[in-house]
Amino acid sequence: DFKLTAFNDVDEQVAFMKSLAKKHSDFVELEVFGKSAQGKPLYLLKIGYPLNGTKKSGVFIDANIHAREWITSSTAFWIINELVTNSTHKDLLTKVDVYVVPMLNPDGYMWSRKRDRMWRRNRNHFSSNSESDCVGVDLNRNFPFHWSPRDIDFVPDQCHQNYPGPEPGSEEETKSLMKVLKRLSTLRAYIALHSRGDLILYPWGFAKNHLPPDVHVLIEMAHKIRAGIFSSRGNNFTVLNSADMYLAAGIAHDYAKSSGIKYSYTLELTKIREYRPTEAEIEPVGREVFAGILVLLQDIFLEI
Ligand code: 0X9
Ligand code: ZN
Repeated sequence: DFKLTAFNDVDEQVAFMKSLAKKHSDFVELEVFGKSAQGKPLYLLKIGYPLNGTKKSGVFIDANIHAREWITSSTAFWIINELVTNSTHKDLLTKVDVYVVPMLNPDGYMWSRKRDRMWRRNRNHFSSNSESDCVGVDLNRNFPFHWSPRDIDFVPDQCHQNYPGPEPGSEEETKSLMKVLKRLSTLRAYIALHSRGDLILYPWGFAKNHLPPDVHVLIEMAHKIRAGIFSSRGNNFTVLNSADMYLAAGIAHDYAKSSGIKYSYTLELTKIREYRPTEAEIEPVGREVFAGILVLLQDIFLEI
């Protein structure tokens, strides 16, 4: 059974989302928006009062694009649960729709749960005539915006952890996300949840000393989110240009920003245990990240 304070299997997560959408059908909607390499459905949960209101802004959050980063889907579920069960957020949701994809890489996640804890990529086996036996693509290198420029981090080796795929946007998970981001025309913010580092990263990630024209607004908002996170238990996230963490091309928040979503960030959750926080971390991390997200939602609420 699904437990908010445990790491759950994909089928338990899906059952939880279905029960929420059924129980709160007036303001929670569940949609299959795509599929994984192995054909598993990808789910998008929409939370908003009313569900089909007009003149609303949207905030999009996704998690677990990297298989081993279990704390990110648990955090996405923490956010979902807080928004759905705490009625004090109802006012916010009359102007801001929150879209959450808690599990973007279900194949890789289950591989990490059952077989290889440190698995990162998806589970695309490619065609049988492919030269290599290596499985999977780093989905956070596969997006078609400055995809793998050779001078940055082009990794043609199909066995490398950061293999960007055979071509830009080649993967089902990537394509599905691109399609849904294009379709949702009201999005003002995009948050990719990753671990680890306690970082709030802003674009661009593909080149050093290359910043979006409105970077000051992005940095200002990032500091508000940082303060929100800090208010929970005094944990200090660092606001950083993603390229100053390290260069990476074809990443999701660069794609989101390039497609016109103003506040596009990557949050790197937790500092501890090399991608393997224990279940005891789920609640404190969930609480502090929600506090940060709430500041973002309130700010966007006021902008409308
Ligand atoms: O490398 C990534 O995809 C992200 N870090 S992780 O440890 N979760 O894998 C960071 C992506 C942010 N962008 C850049 N650093 N350029
Ligand atoms: Zn990651």
